[in-house]
Amino acid sequence: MKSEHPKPVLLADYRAPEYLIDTVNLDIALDPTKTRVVSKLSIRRNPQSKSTAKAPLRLDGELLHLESISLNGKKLRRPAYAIDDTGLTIASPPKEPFTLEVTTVVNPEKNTALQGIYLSRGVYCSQCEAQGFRRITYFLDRPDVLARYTVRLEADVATAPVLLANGNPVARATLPGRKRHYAVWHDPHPKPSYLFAIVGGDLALLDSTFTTKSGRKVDLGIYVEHGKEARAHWAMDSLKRSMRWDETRFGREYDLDVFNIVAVSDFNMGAMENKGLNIFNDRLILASAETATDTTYESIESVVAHEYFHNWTGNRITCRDWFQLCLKEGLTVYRDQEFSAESRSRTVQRITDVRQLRALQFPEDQGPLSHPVRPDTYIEINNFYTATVYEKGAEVVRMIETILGREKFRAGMDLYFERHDGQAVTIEDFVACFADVSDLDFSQFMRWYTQSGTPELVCDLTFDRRKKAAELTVHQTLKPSHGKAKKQPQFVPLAIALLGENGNEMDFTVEEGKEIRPGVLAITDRTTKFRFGNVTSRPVPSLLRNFSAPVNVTIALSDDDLAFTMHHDSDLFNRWQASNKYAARSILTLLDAKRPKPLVASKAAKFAAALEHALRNPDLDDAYKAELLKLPSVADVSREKSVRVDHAAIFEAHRAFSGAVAEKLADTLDDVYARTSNGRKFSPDAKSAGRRALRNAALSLMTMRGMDEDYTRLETHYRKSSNMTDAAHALVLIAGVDAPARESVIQHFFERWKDDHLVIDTWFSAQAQSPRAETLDDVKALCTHPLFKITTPNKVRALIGAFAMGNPLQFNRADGAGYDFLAEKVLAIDALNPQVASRMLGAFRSYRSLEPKRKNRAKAALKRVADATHLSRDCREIVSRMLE
Ligand code: 0A1
Ligand code: ZN
Repeated sequence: MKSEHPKPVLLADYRAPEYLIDTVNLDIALDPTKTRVVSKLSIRRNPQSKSTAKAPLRLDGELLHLESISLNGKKLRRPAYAIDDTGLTIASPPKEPFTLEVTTVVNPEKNTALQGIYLSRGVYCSQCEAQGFRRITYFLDRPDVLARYTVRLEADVATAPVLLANGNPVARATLPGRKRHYAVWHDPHPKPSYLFAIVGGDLALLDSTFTTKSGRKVDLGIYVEHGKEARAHWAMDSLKRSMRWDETRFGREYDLDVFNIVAVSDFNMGAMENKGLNIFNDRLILASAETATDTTYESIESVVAHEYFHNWTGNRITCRDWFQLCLKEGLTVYRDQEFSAESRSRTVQRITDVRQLRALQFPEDQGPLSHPVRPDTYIEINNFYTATVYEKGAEVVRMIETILGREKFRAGMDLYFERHDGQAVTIEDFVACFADVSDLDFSQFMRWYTQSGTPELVCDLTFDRRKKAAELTVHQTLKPSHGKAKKQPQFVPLAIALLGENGNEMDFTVEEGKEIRPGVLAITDRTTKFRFGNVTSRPVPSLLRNFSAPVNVTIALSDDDLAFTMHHDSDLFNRWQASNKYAARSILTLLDAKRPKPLVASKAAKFAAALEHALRNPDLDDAYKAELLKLPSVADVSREKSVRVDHAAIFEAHRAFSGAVAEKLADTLDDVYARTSNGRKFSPDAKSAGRRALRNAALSLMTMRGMDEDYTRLETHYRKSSNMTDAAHALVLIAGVDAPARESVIQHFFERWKDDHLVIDTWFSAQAQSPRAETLDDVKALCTHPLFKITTPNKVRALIGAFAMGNPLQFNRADGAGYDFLAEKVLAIDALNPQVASRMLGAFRSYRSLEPKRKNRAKAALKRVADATHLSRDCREIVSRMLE
């Protein structure tokens, strides 16, 4: 780890590789401390490379112990080659194709960064994206070098009876002496090194088969810890449904004889799409009614789908360079969102996705870490697996679909698969496919990829009763962000309707301004004007329907207009949107109120009346009603206030308002709670999950009143729960209040689940997220708990991450102790696992919008991180950008 300032990599500097690698033969002998890797590469000059002069061969390599190197069978000696901290150079390789054989040794046991080959609870596994392959052997570790891999894996029979790699199995045998054995795998599909993977361990298998639409039989395997096989059924079911869905919705079939998933306990991210061998954080595979919440079931379904969908969007067609990360990620998130929407309720899925975008991506885009969906510079690529690249990237793909319509969009995707299969391509290549099938000009649209920031649309609607006409003016602004002072207006598809007196959509005509298609306006300039005819009464506008673009819209609407929208809008997303806005706005007005008490009562009464109307509507399903009942969180409300944020004041206003709403809705909430009680057997299906979500949302709101009976109900809810959804929900609520049963419930949960390393994470998080004043002390004490391990990313996220990112009140303590704690922990984690440490620093991303005292304390904590003598490149890049 070096502390100097490493040089940024620039998109503008991209050059095609000077050499290509056609085949890779790896012989990997697994050993906890000395894993030996013999790599045979067939290498040739790239005919496409621009450079003509004799080009040295530079291979990437980090933390490798080099044992030997030979070229075309002849041992190389220095100075024919040279090695340094980041790679190996061969000064003058032959002009003709040649074979390079390199033997290196790595130490899986000491690999706490979890990149390259490492050990997770005794299981050997690998993680290569983005640049982990260079920690296994010397290589052209860049996504535009595609090679065919054959891998021989050898290990002890006793500790690693299961040996897996990418592609199809070719051979396996036990070696003389019967202590060691090997397996050979061959992957016929050329792939970049970041998709390489191996696993060796003593794992249990849940197997099944899938027959593709053209009749190819695929063996499916999910490998998990022994005894956990029964918890893998939901993941298997999700996998099969994903495979079928990709065939019907996108015409994409699977292309190998086997598809394996391995669940490991130590993993930096959620999961990884290695060709034919996905590796997962076990949190996103294992589920049973007793141990997993409905949210976990949903996440498993969507992440299994996400990784599977990468087989076409990412693996068959990959990225030319890491700047194009959104090419695979934004597109694949869009695809998994669509899969979830079709498997569950489309509206609820949209609400969930937009909540997530606003909670994670909007703050990123408004703070010092803002970057375009396709960044043009980075220091450490691992810092760019962000909400902007993933979630905003998905929104950009969704806008293409909105602009083209479902059919044309599919035609563009078909062209993309046909034109680029087997290639490493750019965003320009991707977008060109949609331009080609539609004859539309996407040049202005490309700004979504190159400009950072959330566009603000300030709208104004006027109505002329005499002329039966309305005018909509849309001003678009994009705040400058570092490096880019002036930004160009973006192309925004703005879906709208005008609601008439009876709440129906008016049948208006567009007389001025461009419609992309009925109901979708084209916003193209800094100011875009529209004139609508046949507007027979004062319209209430329904703007940005179904969240048609990742922007912020403001328009003057009264509380009555919002209530009206909540009742009538035929776009259910916008009904929820109106409700959410109504509540957030009410809470914000309390902050500045001179006499908050009477104001709380009147605001809450009006809002509660509107909400009650929706809750009693028999046409709305439970999952949707649950979304309405989840009032905006403290973090949501804080985001509405972009300067001088004081979390303590917002928390108080939030509590007062929610408590008053609960008071007003007492009878309705009682009814909802009683009606949704479930004696039935647990089923993870969307309808049952919706019922539980509604019941738990009602419980949350009722608890906000803070009366004795509410705490009694809460305790009963916990004690009577027959599934983890209800138990965990009650645990989190009870850990957050001073209920008499608090300690005994926390203790009970611990005793019940202390042997389950996944469930116990819920126990850590529940305490870390508590708004009580004692929380920081509790979190500090829990850091020394025997079940907490700083080298396990899931534990770090469950305790330190939940505190820093999921507890706005206590993390943002006025005395700055929350910031100091995080800074200290980040430094400790950084020495072990830079990728995880640097993600934790993300909790500071909005510090500049805090009120001055908090802002200064957060800044001081960041400076302390910046001043540390040993800081990884990952953390160095993030703190520098924050303090810029
Ligand atoms: N490509 C994966 C995400 C991923 C990225 C980096 C990793 O390094 C530890 C791991 C996984 C996905 O999109 O799911
Ligand atoms: Zn992905």
